[in-house]
Amino acid sequence: MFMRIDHVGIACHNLEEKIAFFERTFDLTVVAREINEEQGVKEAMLHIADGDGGASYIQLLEPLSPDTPVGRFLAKRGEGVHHVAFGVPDVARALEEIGGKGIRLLDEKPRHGSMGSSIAFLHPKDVGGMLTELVQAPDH
Ligand code: CMX
Ligand code: CO
Repeated sequence: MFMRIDHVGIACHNLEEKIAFFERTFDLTVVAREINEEQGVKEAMLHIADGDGGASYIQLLEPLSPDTPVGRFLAKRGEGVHHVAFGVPDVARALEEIGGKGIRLLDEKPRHGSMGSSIAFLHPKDVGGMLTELVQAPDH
């Protein structure tokens, strides 16, 4: 079902500061910046590598307001790893399969993600405490 780790999402208070930190510390490059109103975030994707299953990234996330998933996470836990996203060939199909195993789906159908992708989330309480995202790249 999983082709790669697409990205690790990191919650932060100040996107520009965190981008600068990742650029100077790990020599990474920002390949996309977006505001996703539906997800309540201002975000940047930093490219890590290209593999057989597709590319992988670090996703830096700043909340658009405190009353959003990332805003609530920051208030409760502070900055750090917010979610792990796996690349799948077909998000709708993966949701059907995973939902059939009793895992709570936070999205019943795919939504718009970074760089034209389709995404959906699984409840962290049903995945060992890890907020899990499924990502279908736009060319799939
Ligand atoms: N990782 C692990 N556990 C988490 C979590 C996270 N990121 N966010 C919340 N939780 C836990 C909380 O600690 C809480 O547990 P306890 O009851 O034991 O304290 C429980 O889940 C419920 O959380 P909550 O405080 O009620 O928080 P929310 O109301 O924000 O709901 C969640 C949590 C996961 C349902 C919500 O954040 C969500 O729907 N997320 C999916 C969308 C999203 O995260 N979008 C931003 C990223 C966009 C992108 O990647 O493109
Ligand atoms: Co993400």
